Amino acid sequence: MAALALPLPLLLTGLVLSARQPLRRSPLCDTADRAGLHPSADLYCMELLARPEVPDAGGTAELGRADSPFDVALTPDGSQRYDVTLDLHGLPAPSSLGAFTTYVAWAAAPSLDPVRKLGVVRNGRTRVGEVGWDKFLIFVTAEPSGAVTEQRGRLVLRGLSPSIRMQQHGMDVPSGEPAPHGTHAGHEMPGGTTPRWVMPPHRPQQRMVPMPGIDELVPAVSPFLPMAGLDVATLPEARPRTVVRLADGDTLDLTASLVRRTINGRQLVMYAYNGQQPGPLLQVRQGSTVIVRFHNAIDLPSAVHWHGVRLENASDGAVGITQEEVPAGGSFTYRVHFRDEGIYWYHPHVREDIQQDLGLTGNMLVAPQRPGAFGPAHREDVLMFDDLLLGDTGLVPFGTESPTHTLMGRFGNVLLVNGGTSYRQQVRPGEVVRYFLTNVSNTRTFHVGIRGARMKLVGADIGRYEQEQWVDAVTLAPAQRYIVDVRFPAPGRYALVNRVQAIDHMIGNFFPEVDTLGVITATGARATPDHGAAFARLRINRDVVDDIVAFRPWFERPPDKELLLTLRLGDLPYALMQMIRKDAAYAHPVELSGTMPMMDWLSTGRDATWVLRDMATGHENMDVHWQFRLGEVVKIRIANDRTSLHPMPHPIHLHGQRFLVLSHNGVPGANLVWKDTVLLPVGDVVDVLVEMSNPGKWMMHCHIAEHLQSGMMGMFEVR
Ligand SMILES: [Cu+2]
Repeated sequence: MAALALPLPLLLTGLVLSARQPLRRSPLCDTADRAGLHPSADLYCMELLARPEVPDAGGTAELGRADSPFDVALTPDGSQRYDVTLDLHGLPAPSSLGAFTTYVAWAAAPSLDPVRKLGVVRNGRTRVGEVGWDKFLIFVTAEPSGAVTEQRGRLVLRGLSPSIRMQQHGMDVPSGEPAPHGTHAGHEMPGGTTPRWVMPPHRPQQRMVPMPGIDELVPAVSPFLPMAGLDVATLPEARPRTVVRLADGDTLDLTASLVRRTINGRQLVMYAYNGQQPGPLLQVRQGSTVIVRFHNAIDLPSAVHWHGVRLENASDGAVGITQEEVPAGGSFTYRVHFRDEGIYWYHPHVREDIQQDLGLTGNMLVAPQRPGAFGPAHREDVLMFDDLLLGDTGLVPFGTESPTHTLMGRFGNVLLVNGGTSYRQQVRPGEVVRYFLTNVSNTRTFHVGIRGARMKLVGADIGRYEQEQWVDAVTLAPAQRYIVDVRFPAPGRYALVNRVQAIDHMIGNFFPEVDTLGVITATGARATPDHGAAFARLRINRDVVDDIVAFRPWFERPPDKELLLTLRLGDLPYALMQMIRKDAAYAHPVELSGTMPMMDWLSTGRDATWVLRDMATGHENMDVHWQFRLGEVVKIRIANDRTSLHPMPHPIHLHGQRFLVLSHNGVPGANLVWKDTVLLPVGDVVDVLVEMSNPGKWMMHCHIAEHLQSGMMGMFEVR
């Protein structure tokens, strides 16, 4: 009876609409009646609008997750890849529009050149394949034949990629009129031996744009540099990493201390473990336990966390949960048990935005117990990727009371491999090298390839994949590790490169950024024995497949826990807030470079709180305190809120356990591997399956150091 009360036109509209509904629901575009966490339709769904001649036609283009073993699917040069499905309705018979027999979909750059045919489409859902451009249009035309190679027919539908909404910043603050500053203006510069703020330098690649209201600001915290006022000449120069082989039961003394580094002509005071940058590479066998006596000789309280290692809870180094901080001059003894094979790393879990960035990082390489776990290689090499933010006179200071760079995280402007700016390696032609890669940067996601050499993905955070696969490059978020086998086929120079598309927010556009991180030279006699044939084969790791099979019954279960990653903004400088508002029109899934050094610098932990929210209870950050039983298998759904004012990708890390990344945006992972850190692009939803295999109180948090320091952590207990 209630329906009859509705006005007739509305009822009719409703009827027409429901008659037009596609039969199958679109996972990315259907926003109505969706309960729980879901991917952002705003970022992963394009609306296709009809020409006036076809008023009943319409549809959407779903920007689905493209197949990739990494958390974000990128082209070799760093553009976002999408697996596109068109969902169309109301298209009339093509012949009703002229001498046409079919509809064809196309993708085009914003300038309409180039144009690429996607394929024949009709009413309903059609998967049309991949688009790997950062900004693009999708359109549908009526054509005389499905075999056409160029668009000649009649335009029917058209849509713009969400990235086209990116806006030019321009300036809202009228010149001559002072912007309201809040607490940020006129921050007092301490004198004497305390450090002064050094502005992050402008990037030479970009246009210099005056930023009224921004240019004279400094972060609303006091600047910190280690041992300010100390004569740098009195410090020992940091030494390169050494390899320390430890047998079961061995003891290592590990001391964090001050060192001198010379990078790009600037003398810097930094930190190091045992005087080395990176810290000593610990080589151990799976199943062994070593004792590490940590001594803190730096000027801040510290502790050591053994990232990814499923060790005893008391040795996890999680300050405030498993131990008190180790004061300057203090010591702490860790028992580190290596249950799993693979590549791991250690770093402080106190003000990692400062300590990790200044050099307190080291790797642990755990050799598998299982013989023949890896394919044959001539050598192994451990590469640690990092970046450092240098101003004209030295390090850009850190925040004393809380971190700077709270929104974006602290992107550096000098990229480092194993602590240095010029990684060099000499190999023989035909040599196969197994690389163990770790990203220890505060916020930068690396996209690393070796030009001219084939790269085979073998493993990730905790051991090997179910099967090996070829990759063009490796996408590593902070704290993630990957293992690749690389063969250098012929004599020559091979560049190790980071290739990304950076975003110029001033003009609202993408631009390519290529950094040569190092050079590998293949020279001399050919490598023997020749591993060419074995390298060409992709192995299936039966032991890993069998291990994971036992968890498959849980894959389709509804999530046990749901987490939302979001942001609360406080009192930011007015001009900064204006820029953030403009950026809010579009957020790229993963921003791969820091292109706004001044803006990024200004936000501190005082004006922004990053939030990890339990959807069932509404509890946030350290109020989240989940309880699990030992042996329980738990499915956690995590969504990265696109609707916050400044969304960012977040690498989420769970301490002490291992998990499988079951899906991104509902698309199941095709090749699984055990992990401890998963990157959530903006607007993304992932399902992870955690094996609660290790008792104790554990942290879960974002591994962007500045996000962690501004709230983004919770905890769980396994009993
Ligand atoms: Cu984060």
